[in-house]
Amino acid sequence: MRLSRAFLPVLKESPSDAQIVSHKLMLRAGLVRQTAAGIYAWLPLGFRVLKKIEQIVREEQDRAGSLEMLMPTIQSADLWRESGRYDAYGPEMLRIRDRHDREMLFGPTNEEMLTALFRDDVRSYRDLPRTLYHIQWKFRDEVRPRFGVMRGREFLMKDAYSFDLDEAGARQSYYTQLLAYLRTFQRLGIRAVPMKAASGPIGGDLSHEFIVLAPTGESEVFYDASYEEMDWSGSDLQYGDVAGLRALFDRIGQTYAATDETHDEARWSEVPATSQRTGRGIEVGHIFYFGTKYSDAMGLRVSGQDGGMVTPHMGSYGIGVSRLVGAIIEASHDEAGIVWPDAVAPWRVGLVTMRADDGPSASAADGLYRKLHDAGVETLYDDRDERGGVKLGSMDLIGLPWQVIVGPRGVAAGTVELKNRRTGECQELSAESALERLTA
Ligand code: 5CA
Repeated sequence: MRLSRAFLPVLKESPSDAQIVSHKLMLRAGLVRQTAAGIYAWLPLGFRVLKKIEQIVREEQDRAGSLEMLMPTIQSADLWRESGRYDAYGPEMLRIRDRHDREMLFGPTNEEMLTALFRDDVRSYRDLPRTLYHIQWKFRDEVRPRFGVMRGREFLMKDAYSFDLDEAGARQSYYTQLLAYLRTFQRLGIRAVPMKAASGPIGGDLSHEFIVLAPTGESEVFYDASYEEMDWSGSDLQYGDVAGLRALFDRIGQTYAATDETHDEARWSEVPATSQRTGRGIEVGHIFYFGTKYSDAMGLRVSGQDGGMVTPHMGSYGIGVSRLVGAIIEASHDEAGIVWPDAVAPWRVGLVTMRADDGPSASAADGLYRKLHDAGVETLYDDRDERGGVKLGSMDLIGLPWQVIVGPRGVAAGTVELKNRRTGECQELSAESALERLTA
């Protein structure tokens, strides 16, 4: 993408209405614009990041055996009356009437809808277990939308729902999602620690929040440093491995991690002092097992193996996809701007001509841009006729993993500059070597 043809409005000043660094940087680097309180338009750069996150979430769900589908944003109030949540949900639900005066709502989540879909088409134990998911916009009329996309009113969520014949099966589905979440967050380039949630909707030990560590997080967190060494992506634990998944769940249960809501001083004191880590965190995912709460209320029953009827056990599993954009920035930035983890960077390389008005520099940069493009390296090319310093400042702000800087002096000497955004390390090398490094 040539910056001269892009829609990438970069702001010099920090917007005064933004309180936290990710919100400031998202506005300054042109990722989003607010269109109404807690509602955001995703500009091209922000949209690319959102899509990359979504794709990683999707791949890890698919790998765990979840089935993707798409449910609508607008739902009927009657559906929610069946579960009893229509009145219980309160003012957070955006209620709408259509032209026939029918009561509708903008979905804050989809337990009811999927339970009804399942009820209408699933008859037998042979069709279970199943986990289905979608990635869809939600609306919650939060009292205090704040921190940009972090607590929005309209936000993008991945929500998965599992159906099993009994609690033992539902536990397997829960452990499966637990592993899928650990792998998802690791691939996104962030450390998200699973913490037992205050209490699931039906109590028990099966509700976890996934917390990204960042100083501006809403909750205080306490965790064992051994989470910092755990490698979920590299582990060869298979999704069908019943004992292995149970062992994973037990290991997480035994390794201390809690938010201020569930913190237990007695257990904390057993963690060796050198391993105690405290800080603040942002909730990027939440998983629940809730038994037969919805299947009971909504009459979802299937024929069991022995001929009797069975009420399926369910769980639901959310990831805040749009919130993750903010959370990743909170966890990965410096004074100059955003520092994108490779996996979610909107482009891999930022190519800059220091002097677009200098013929040899411009043609060297053009040539390199073509080669990067042909090699399939996602490149943002700042070909504008602007001061070099301003362009470098914008590139640092936007935070692409690599910068290639082309200037008249280098071109005369046959070199370009290759800069690593995270380490700041700069290297002068030939354009060919830079290309080799970036395509390796
Ligand atoms: N039905 C369940 C699981 S699918 C559910 O809705 N869980 S939730 O309420 O915890 O939401 C799931 C995730 O969505 C949260 O972990 C959070 O990352 C994200 N989320 C929730 N509210 C907001 C909001 N107002 N703005 C941005 N993200 C949000």
